[in-house]
Amino acid sequence: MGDAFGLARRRSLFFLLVLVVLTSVFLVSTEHGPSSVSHETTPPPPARPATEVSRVDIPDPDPFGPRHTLLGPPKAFFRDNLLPQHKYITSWLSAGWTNDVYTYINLIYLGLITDRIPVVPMFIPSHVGGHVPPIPFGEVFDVPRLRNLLGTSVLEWRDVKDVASPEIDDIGCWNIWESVQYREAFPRRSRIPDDLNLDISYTKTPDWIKMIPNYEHDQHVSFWSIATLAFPRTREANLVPPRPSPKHNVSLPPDEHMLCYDYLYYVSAHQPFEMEYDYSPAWRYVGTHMHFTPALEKIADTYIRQALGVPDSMQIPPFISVHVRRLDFQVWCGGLPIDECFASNQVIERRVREVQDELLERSGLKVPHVIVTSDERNSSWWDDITRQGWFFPDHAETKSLYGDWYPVLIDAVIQSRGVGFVGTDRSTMSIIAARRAQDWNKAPYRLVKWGMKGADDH
Ligand SMILES: Nc1nc2c(ncn2[C@@H]2O[C@H](COP(=O)(O)OP(=O)(O)OP(=O)(O)O)[C@@H](O)[C@H]2O)c(=O)[nH]1
Ligand SMILES: *[C@@H]1O[C@H](CO)[C@@H](O)[C@H](O)[C@H]1NC(C)=O
Ligand SMILES: *[C@@H]1O[C@H](CO)[C@@H](O)[C@H](O)[C@H]1NC(C)=O
Repeated sequence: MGDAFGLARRRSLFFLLVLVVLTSVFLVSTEHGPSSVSHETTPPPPARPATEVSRVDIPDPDPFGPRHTLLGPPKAFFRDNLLPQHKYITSWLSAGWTNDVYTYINLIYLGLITDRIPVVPMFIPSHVGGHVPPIPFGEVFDVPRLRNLLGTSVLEWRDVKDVASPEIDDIGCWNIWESVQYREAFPRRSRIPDDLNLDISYTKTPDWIKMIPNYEHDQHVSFWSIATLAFPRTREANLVPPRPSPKHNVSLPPDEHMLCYDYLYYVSAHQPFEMEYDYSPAWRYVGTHMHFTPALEKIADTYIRQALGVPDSMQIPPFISVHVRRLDFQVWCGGLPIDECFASNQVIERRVREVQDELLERSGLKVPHVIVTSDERNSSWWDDITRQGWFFPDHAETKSLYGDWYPVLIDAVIQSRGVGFVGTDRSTMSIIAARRAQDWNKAPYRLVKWGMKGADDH
């Protein structure tokens, strides 16, 4: 490896460079030159497919999409699709749908602060019914739009691994659950690893990740406590013998290429359950950019029109959306009759009127239309809603038309569309609806208190 070799290499590099320059000059002149010499002697190039033309003329609409951040189409084994120059991060689900949305918001935010590409699994039908198949994240949220708004990549598991692949991937993940609670001596359970055919060997996280040390009534960790484990030094210093995987009995340390944690619902920056606080970084940097897909918005449009009796030829008028969470919230009522525990329509109406007043005062907007969504099934309760002069989406045919996921998805979209919003205190579905309506429509909102007679009297 003497100088002579280096010189020869440099010289050949120089000639290569000259060749490249000359070739491109030639190509440019034949492509755009008004009448190039070779025009008549060589046959015209084959017509280029439209996609290639557009690649030259307009910028890539999805510059952070799978085409740029994965090797190719979904593979039988997920590892075969990861690129060495990127790092990835993933996690699983284990709650009701809105809680699960929070969890994915947390996952994506953790990806931002660790410079890793979040790989988001599907939604699982916890409250929708065990027989219902999971629904892809990208069928609910507009992932290309999210990528563009974030200016960075977000992928779905279906982009990475073939959903029909029978192949089982072994992987090492961090087990947060055993460091934050003292009832279950195993990682947080989730069906998602089975759905994705993953065989996981878990490494328990250090105890110091817990936000309130030794406190059994809370299960939170901070974003940065677990983010430290995404970096080599802290990871290395906290490795303990992993728990063997259930299927292949393999023991693996936490994966460095596809970093994974068992459960990210209980993650905050500063204090437990902070998604409802104005400062929540997970909401401000991620949640607010998670818009529903155009297809879902369009379906919701038809339900709103139908509820308000607005024909296709007319614009949907502004309305106030209301979310009344009932049913299993009764477990918090301590035996109180539900009529005393849950807020009555009169109480809800008081908050609706406040929101109407605020809209009128602030923007001179008169908004008489109110659309109510709820998990309540009692038809006489709905009759009362009608008697109140309020409207609601008719979901009689929704499941048979679109599938079991759609009543709750459509209702979430409707809630987000209000120019004002009234929800149920302590319901994550209401809280996220309030945040969406506030960010997307500048909507004033109220969350109605409940739990005893007069709970919302203030
Ligand atoms: N269609 C429909 N379903 C609802 C509505 N409100 C609640 N649900 C159902 O009840 C579930 C409530 O669970 P989450 O989405 O996690 O929200 P939450 O209100 O915080 O409830 P918990 O998780 O039980 O505390 C939803 O996922 C729906 O399945 C509603 O307005 N419309
Ligand atoms: C799992 O592997 C360990 C170590 O290789 C071995 O001692 C153990 O018997 C295995 N367990 C099962 C259930 O195969
Ligand atoms: C349904 O609601 C009505 C009035 O809102 C109430 O009187 C009735 O007891 C409820 N029925 C059931 C089965 O909960």
